[in-house]
Amino acid sequence: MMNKALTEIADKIIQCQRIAITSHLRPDGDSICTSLALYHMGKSLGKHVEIINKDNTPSPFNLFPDSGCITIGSIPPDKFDLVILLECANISRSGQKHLGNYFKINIDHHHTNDFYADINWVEPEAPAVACMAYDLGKALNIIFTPGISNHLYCAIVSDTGSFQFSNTNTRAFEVSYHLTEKGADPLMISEFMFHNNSPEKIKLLGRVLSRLKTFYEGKIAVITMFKDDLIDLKLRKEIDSEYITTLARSIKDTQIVLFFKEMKKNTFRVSIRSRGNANSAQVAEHFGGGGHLHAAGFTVTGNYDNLIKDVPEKVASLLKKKLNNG
Ligand SMILES: [Mn+2]
Repeated sequence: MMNKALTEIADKIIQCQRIAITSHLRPDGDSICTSLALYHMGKSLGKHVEIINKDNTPSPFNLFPDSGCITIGSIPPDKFDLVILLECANISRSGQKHLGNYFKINIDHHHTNDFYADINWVEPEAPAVACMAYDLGKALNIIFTPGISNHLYCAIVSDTGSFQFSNTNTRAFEVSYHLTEKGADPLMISEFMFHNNSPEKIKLLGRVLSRLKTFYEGKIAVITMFKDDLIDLKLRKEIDSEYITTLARSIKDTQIVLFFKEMKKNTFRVSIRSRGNANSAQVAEHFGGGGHLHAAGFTVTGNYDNLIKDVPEKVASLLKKKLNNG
């Protein structure tokens, strides 16, 4: 059975000719690949479609042959009939400033969403927004080309962490099953996603992990990246370093990773990743930051040698009970 919002969205897309697609600031694999899939779906219906994001496309998705279809910048105030926002809890999350007069469609799979658009379709149980786009494609009677199928499959792999995160459910496999039937190529996508690193990224990994310290019987792992690491390796400071965190978090018994990133002398942005009961948001809030249960961040200032001792000790005392209960 098709839900009401989905039917309304399909009808609206059919009626409109000029469609803009945008997603959130610092877009991720799910929002980028789903945007590209929707772009090709719209094109196959004869629509004028543009993807316009405020922030750059991150690696490796910027290596997609059609990542050039993505414009970085602002959606002008009067160029389109319809704007589709992917994974934006509210309009400001898109970074777009001129959406006031537009008919807006909000498609999201996160719990927190302000239902700000003319049509809101929010499904927290969807493993990726790509799975919702798949349903939309079916509602629009789209022919799922290998290109569209690969984009959607790539989005699912990205958002479920290769079918390892807690959002990996039956639907993730079900949609992936159908996408591979339509020509998505899992081997090609995994080569693309995971075997596309530059030597510099791997050298960075070595540097950062060589500074690993563990606290509280290994339940807390701390790693550090200095500005000079990026300068020496000629890497951009916006580099996505999640792959380093993932390795630190893979240490047996580690429940929380504190990743210190030097912003300027004596100022560090600390990103927190945790699992189980260890509450990242609680830690971040203590230090004046914020975030989610398993991903959060905050900024600290001070002498590095002191911070690297004091912050983990404070985290241990904050989470003592939770860390002991696994
Ligand atoms: Mn997503």
